[in-house]
Amino acid sequence: MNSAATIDTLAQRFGLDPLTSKVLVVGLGNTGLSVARYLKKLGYTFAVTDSRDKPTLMDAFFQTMPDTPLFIGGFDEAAFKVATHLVVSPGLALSEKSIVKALASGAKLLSDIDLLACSVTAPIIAITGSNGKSTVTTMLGEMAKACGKKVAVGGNLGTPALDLLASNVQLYVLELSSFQLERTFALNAAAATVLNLSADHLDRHADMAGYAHEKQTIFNGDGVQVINADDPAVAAMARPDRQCLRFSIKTTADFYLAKQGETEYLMHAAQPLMPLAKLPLEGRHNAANALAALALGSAVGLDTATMCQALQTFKGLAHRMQKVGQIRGIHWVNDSKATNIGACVAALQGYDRKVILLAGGDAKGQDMTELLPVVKEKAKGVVLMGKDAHLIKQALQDCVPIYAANTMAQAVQLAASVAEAGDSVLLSPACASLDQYKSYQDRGEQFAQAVFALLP
Ligand code: UMA
Ligand code: ADP
Repeated sequence: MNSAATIDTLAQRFGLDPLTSKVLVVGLGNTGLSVARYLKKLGYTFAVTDSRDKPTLMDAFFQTMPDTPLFIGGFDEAAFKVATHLVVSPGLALSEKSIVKALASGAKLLSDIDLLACSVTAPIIAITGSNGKSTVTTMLGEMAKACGKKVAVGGNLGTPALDLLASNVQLYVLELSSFQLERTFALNAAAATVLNLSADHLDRHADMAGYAHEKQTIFNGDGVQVINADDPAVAAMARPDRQCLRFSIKTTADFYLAKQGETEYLMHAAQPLMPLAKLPLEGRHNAANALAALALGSAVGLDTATMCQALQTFKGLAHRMQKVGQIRGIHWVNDSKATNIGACVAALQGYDRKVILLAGGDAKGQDMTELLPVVKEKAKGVVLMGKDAHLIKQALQDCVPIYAANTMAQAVQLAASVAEAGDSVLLSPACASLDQYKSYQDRGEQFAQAVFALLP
């Protein structure tokens, strides 16, 4: 879409006018910087604010737009007062006082995803869910590339949506978080999915119903709905007037698993597509991810056989069920990205009682008793660490031996002393990492280092 057409669309959709509107970009992280660059390019009047004294991207901001007003070190009331539109970064809660006040006074809320949606003619595929978003987004990006498409992949995954914008892009594949969705109104994805729904981010969303509500807005518009038939909360999101493709690892659906003879296949409408064993990823949940990606790709016309070829060479992402190594017959697996219970449960489900689970961190308000049945059934022992270790200990009611560790090195040593040849030690914390680590990546790397330190 050219600039004039985009400006026209934004005027119709959000009343955004290059001459009279005053946009306030709230938050100067990756999203805020990408929004600022975009608004500058299109000639809108805008300012940026960040409550920190020195946002990390301040230098990059000043280099590219030295004349744009920047308010830092607290939210500037005057800047909010004159704003006609707010573009709020996903890391900022909409309950922030200054934001609430500005919206109540008539300012309009929109997101970087809205700006992208109003700027493109190429189809957008949008992916959300509590778990598997990054895996499915990356998988689908690889599939589209294999099909010869010029594809742009990003969103919550890393590259902010507006930094993907380019005239030669034929397909946008976006991972979207509930925070991004709760401030997005103009997305009309050609195909969209909610992969699954389990408790997460309940420190930011009022309750599960609120979280589920934000997630289902990904289906707003008239595109194809890709629905997980195995998850009742997601299945209930199917809208009667819409084309819907269902995927399942439990029952027959549009994309599903079925046995023919001794071989289990990924299936589409009674057609075997490829043997499940050729998918090079651990865990049944990754079969669900592959089926979801196939459904999304087929919704926008990607060739099924080529998508399956891409699946067979997909290596998976770091810190998601990543094999670290085998030492004295013990398998060490890094699933540090399991920052919620749903991911930890999915990981454990792939094991028998030969797994020692390393868990704990910031529980983000989740009900840890949900871990009890699967730990009881699948784990041989649990090593707990981090801020909310006591909550998990309480929830697990000593159903298996529980050990306490203060550091990752200690946790790994404890696990090594309990594990026997043939066992697996799985770091799948069911919690966020920020109480003890810089990020989930940092946590996973420290785990791997501690494992390597066991080598003779
Ligand atoms: N800020 C304030 N005051 C505050 C809090 C934040 O001014 O009280 C400022 C921060 O200083 C920051 C800015 O707000 O500079 C924006 O914060 P942000 O966290 O939204 O930062 P971004 O760099 O724009 O990153 C966001 C996503 N972050 C979050 O949703 C928390 C990134 O997802 C995403 O990759 C990026 O946009 C591009 O789309 C990260 C994430 O952790 C990976 N997402 C969560 C998750 O996956 O669980 C949802
Ligand atoms: P997200 O981007 O939603 O956080 P990732 O692909 O990064 O998803 O995976 C996050 C965690 O969830 C990892 O621990 C991974 O093993 C697990 N996971 C991946 N796919 C699924 C799924 N379909 N169901 C449950 N857990 C999953």
